[in-house]
This record gives sequence, structure tokens and C-alpha cells, in this order.
Amino acid sequence: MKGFIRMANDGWEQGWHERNGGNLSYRMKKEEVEAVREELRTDGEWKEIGTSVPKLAGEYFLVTGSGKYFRNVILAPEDSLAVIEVDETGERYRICWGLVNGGRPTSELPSHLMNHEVKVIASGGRHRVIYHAHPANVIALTFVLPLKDEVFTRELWEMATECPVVFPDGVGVVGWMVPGGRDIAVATSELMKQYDVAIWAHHGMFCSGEDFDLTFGLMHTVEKAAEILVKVLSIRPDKLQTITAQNFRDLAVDFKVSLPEKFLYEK
Ligand code: 2HA
Ligand code: ZN
Repeated sequence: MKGFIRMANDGWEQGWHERNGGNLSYRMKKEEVEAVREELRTDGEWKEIGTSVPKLAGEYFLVTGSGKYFRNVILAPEDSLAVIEVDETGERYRICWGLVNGGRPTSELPSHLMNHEVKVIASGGRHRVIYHAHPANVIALTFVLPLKDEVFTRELWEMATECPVVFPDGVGVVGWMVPGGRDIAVATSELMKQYDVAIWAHHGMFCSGEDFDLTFGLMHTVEKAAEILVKVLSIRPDKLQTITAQNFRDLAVDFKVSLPEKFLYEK
């Protein structure tokens, strides 16, 4: 709970969560559920998730509330956050704790849970955090770069030597879609099979990770690279020099990461 609150507040302080923007979810460990079992209600009404996540049957999540402000999480977590339980079919959830003044879990619950399901499988259960934010520089780039995974990945990698080490699998991009529903959840979770980062054009970004440090750090690294790229493009439209495809291959050897060749095209 402390880690979740700190991450929410750090995101607020970064300026990624205007008003009620963004949402965060954490898949609780069995022992964490047991440690707070006495606090968990079992009389909540079962409600439709709006999609199906059978691999998450019986799992508990700590999530931000719909319409709640990240800015307020640190002041009143019991008002801003909820613990929810997914039913045995993976179709419904119920609120077990929090949202003391009413409300429901994040409007992006279908995307969060479908991403969690994909990541439980892809990471062998290690990934537990899904984070959605509205960082300005990544959003700005979705107006000027082609909305292609290869272009975003390569341009972001070039902006800081550490980038390909932090997100060696690259980033995926979803064209503009109506948020909050199943369609954008399906498109995002499809990308999450390959990537830990999915960018929503003209909206924001989703990151997945094992814990709060890694997931916040991933969002921070991608947004920092985007900020540098915005500055570079603002200073002059063409780079005078950059990190080359061969530089990335050399880096991959020393840093023991594998960088897919689809991102190392000749320009
Ligand atoms: O306002 O960020 O995508 C919450 C959101 C919806
Ligand atoms: Zn959003």
C-alpha cells in the first residue's frame, strides 16, 4: 500500500496526472491478501468487468478509482483506491475495500485486467503492476511521428544510451481509439504480448512491470527520452549525429540484451 501510494504521488508530481487522468493497478500476492483478509468485505455486489480475464480468476487487485485524482491518493487512500476481487469465471469483480465515499474502479479496468492477464502469462507471473499516465512529451510525439512501433522505438532509443537497455523489447503504439472499453483493451493487451510499453496516440501510455520501482522507472525513462526528442525536433528537424544501428548492436553485446533487428533498420 505504501509503495502504491508513493508511486501515485510520484506520478502526480511529475505532472502526468492532471485532474483525474491516469490509473494504476497492482496484482496482490497471496500472502498480502491473507495479511489483510479481516479488512476485506465479502458482501460487495458482483459487477461485469466488460471483458473476460479467465487467467485472473480469484486474483485480488489494488486499483485507483474512476474519477479519483492521483493528487489526492496520499491524503485519503481509502477514498481514492479499491481492492477488488475477480470472480471464478474472470467475467466479474467485486469491491472488497476502499472507495468509502462510493464510486467504482478505474474506467480503464478492462485494459488493466487484460494487460495483467497477458503479462501473467508472458512473465511467468512476475509482472504485477500496470500503470497508465498522460505524460506530455510522449503524447506530443504522437502528433508528429508515424504511429508505428518501429519508428517510436528507434527514435526513443536514440535519445538516451540507456533506453535500449531499459526497454530492449521496444514500445508498441495504438492509433487513436475510444478509451475505457473492450476494443482498446484488446488492442493494448495484444501489444503487451511483445512489449512492456504501449503508447495510446493523443492520449498517454501504459507500462507493465514486476514492481513499483521498475514500472515507474520505465514510464519515467520513456517520457524522458520523449522529452529529449521533443527538444531535438524543436531545435532542428534533422539530427546532425545520433546513435547508429551498429552502435546499438555493439551496446547489445556488452550489455547482454537482445535488440530485435526490426528496430535497427538503415535510415
Ligand atoms: O481519466 O486516464 O484513460 C482516466 C484516464 C482514462
Ligand atoms: Zn487516460
